[in-house]
Amino acid sequence: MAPKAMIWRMRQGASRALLAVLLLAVFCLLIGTRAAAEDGYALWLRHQPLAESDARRFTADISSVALLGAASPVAANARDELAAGLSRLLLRPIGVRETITSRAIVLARLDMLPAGLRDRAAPPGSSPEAYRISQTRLSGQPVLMVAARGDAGLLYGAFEVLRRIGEGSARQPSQLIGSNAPAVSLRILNHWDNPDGFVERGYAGRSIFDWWRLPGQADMRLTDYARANASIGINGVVPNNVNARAEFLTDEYITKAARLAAILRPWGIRLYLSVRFSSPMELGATSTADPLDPAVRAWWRARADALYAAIPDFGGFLVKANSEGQPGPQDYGRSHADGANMLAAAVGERGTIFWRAFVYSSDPRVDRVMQAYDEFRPLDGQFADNVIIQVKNGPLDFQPREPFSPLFGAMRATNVGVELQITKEYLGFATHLAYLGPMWAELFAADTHAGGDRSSVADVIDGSWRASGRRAIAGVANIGSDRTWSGSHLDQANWYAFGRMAWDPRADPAAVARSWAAQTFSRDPSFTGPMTQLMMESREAVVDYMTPLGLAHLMGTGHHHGPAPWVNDLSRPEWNPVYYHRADRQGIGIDRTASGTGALEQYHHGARAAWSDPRRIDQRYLLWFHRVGWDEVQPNGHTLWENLVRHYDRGADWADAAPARWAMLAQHVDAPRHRAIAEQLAVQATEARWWRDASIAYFAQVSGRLLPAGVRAPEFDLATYQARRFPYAPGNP
Ligand code: BDP
Repeated sequence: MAPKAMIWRMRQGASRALLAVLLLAVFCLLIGTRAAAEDGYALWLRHQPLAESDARRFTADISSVALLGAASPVAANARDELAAGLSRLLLRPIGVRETITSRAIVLARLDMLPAGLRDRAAPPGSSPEAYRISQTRLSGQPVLMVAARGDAGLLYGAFEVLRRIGEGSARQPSQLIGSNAPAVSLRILNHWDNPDGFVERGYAGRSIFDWWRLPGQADMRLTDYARANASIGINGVVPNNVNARAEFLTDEYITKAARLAAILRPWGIRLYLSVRFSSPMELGATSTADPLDPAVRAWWRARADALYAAIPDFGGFLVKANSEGQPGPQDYGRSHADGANMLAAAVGERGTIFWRAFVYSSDPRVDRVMQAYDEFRPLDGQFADNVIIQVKNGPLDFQPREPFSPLFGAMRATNVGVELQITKEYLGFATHLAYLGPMWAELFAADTHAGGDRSSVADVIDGSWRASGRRAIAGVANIGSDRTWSGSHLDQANWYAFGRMAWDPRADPAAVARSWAAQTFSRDPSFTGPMTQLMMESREAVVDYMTPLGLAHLMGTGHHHGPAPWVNDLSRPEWNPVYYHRADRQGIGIDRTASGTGALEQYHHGARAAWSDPRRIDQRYLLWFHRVGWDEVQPNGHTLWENLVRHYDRGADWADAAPARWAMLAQHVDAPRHRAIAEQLAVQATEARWWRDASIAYFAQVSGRLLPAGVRAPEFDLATYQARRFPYAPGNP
């Protein structure tokens, strides 16, 4: 070809390509994809377009979205999300049609389907949230159908379609076929947000709930929040702190709450409230808060009625009572059951009472980790049917690692739900990468040995162990006004994993991590592989550099930032880190066997058998249950002291190496987010080293042991670490 003609052709080709790019850009703008939006706000709902060849495999079978029957607000959201999400993923407009055309995706409630089709289309079980995706014919047309008993099922089905395409696990329509049902019916976020906007243990800015402006003004962000929750199956929200204020039960706040509930409702989410047990007294209605007092009971009943008048689908109350200074029934010589049942009667069948089991007294003679069991186990069978005892995962307090709480599998005639902490109060705030999926999987898989062939914590929570009753998983939210929602890009993964694992406690945390990473950053396997691995290792690394071998609660006083294993001067014994390690010249750890505090006796026989012998116990729980001499040789041939130092080193080394591993992934991530995460990981490396150095310096001094040969000495002397102060650490009430 003559050079001129070639140049002309190239120009023509180039301008055609330019035109195509421009058209695509205009299209993307029209459907709302903005390259600039890579600041984390879009979460895992970016719907990053597929490669054209991959998109074509779907567009051959998917041309529009249709909803069968009336468009309730929830069903309309399902339809619109699906259409908008598919349009982005598949790079072409997928419109909403009123009628069923060939190659439509149809959202159909079972009662809208012809009788002959209903059985085949039905998801298993009876949940209105379950759905089945199938290929079938409707009105004579071949369609892909999402069918469910309730509108919520359509919403979750729609989000599954988007997720499966978005994460790359469904590469053609037939791979979407299957059914799904939640294992746990109540999947609830607990926000520890105060009415003035402060978030207790929040590391993501201020509260997203602006009670001052409600009900008149509500930020659009609340809709984005509700939508994100719906996309991962969360169906309940408690917007206010468990350390609750009485004002939430005034008419003024009920009106505010009603506006919030109205924003959440179209996304299948019910609103609950944390309540303060002494509210009737504090609001001047009664002279006591005694749960057996008729005036008190009548007051709660009337407040519940007012709530249901304003919020017909109100979920119920969450209560922290007789815990850390909060008022409760014991103030009147009544039991937790008396208190919970009074509230249960007030809401009746309309709602659920979540009564927290996080209680401990200041009696130094009783091991703190035993107190919840001691108080609640004797009350088994006394709670009303609509009460759920909400138990933290471990018997202490959201530590990097704890054994499961002995209350799981101990309450045979009471509903028991689990409370997880998504916000990482004890795992490095929003600064450290600590993906919590593996921690929760470890909890759910743990065998309570409560009898029967299915007695893992997951079985206890989802009703496989004891069939009757209400089921719940609650998570203390890590959400705030920060642009990333969670205080860091990486902490979004924990919100995501909470939703996915509350829906299915048996979900594989690695698959959940991969799914999140693919949707949040890139579905390229050369990214998701190494990223998933980094995430999966992260929590164990945090355990290693903070609290290895079963240690716990060695964090700085009050704010819980950084190491402070030396603190021993706080007024209550169990507030001091020394209470939790008991290190001296001879050894470290707490004997919790029958010859010690007896905490191990609270577990069923199988667990006791596994944990009672310090030579045979899983090393990860060693110092939780046993006191071990520094020089005792462990099964791996090293002394306890050597092993402890090795763990600290391992954790700090992991954090040191993480930034380079992240740097390798730069090509897959937009520059602003890549840089933000690089900075975060660099801070984590510094803080991990601080944890390691300060802890080793302290334990070396207490034990009088020298550092094992070849081990690097701490950077500073112990006094330097002890002198550090953090008066402005976030989240500390
Ligand atoms: C502790 C937190 C405290 C909470 C408490 C709770 O430090 O802020 O109020 O848990 O769960 O871990 O009630």
